[in-house]
Amino acid sequence: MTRLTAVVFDVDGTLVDSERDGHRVAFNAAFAEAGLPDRWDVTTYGRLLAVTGGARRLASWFESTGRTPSEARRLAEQLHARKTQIMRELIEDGRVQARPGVHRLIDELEAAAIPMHVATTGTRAWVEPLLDRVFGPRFQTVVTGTEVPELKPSPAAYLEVLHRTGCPADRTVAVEDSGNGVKAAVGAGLRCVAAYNPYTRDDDLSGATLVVGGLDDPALVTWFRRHTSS
Ligand code: XBP
Ligand code: MG
Repeated sequence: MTRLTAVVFDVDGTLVDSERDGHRVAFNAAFAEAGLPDRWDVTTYGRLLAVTGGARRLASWFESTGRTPSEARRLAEQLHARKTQIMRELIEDGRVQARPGVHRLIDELEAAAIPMHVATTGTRAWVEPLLDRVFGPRFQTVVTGTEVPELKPSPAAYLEVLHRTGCPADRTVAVEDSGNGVKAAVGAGLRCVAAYNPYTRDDDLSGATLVVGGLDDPALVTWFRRHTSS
């Protein structure tokens, strides 16, 4: 591969450790506030991550716990709106942090003048404040699940980034953490570097060019240096 033209980052589980102590906590607080008995423990939430998108995850949960499809949809919509507000509060409180190694990687990419973008299935209302707070203005194009409702593993968010930026797919690399994310990136024609986390370590990441256990893994650091040097 020749020198990279751009790097596109996933957010949840990749740039930040957001699922277990961020989204999960926000979903549970929304359940409690609404007077619902539902709660997602750490293990249950890991299983539910197979369904991307918080609103879809809620709807699928409510159906699986005996609500009718229309009641499940209604509850999901109501709960997801409140969960999004609570997630914003957790972000303001500094409860969602970058994964180890992320700051160094983006510093190196910036120093090498490689444009960085974001493709996430998360909701813009919390994605924007999170990126501002934790990273500052590093990402040029940010595509979220709010504008692209066809969620990963659909390649739609990555295709939208390519469309908006004009980056050639074969010189653009995605950084992902999950099986659904790798499928989305590869489906859009990008290469993908996968850095799994405790929730995704057993996912099928076989479509990735490189699989590592963290963004601070020396193999990942070396891979990016090799593909960004002129
Ligand atoms: C992340 C998601 C998101 C978050 C919750 O997947 O599926 O839905 O879990 O955020 P990926 P919202 O990392 O593959 O983008 O509640 O805003 O959907
Ligand atoms: Mg992810």
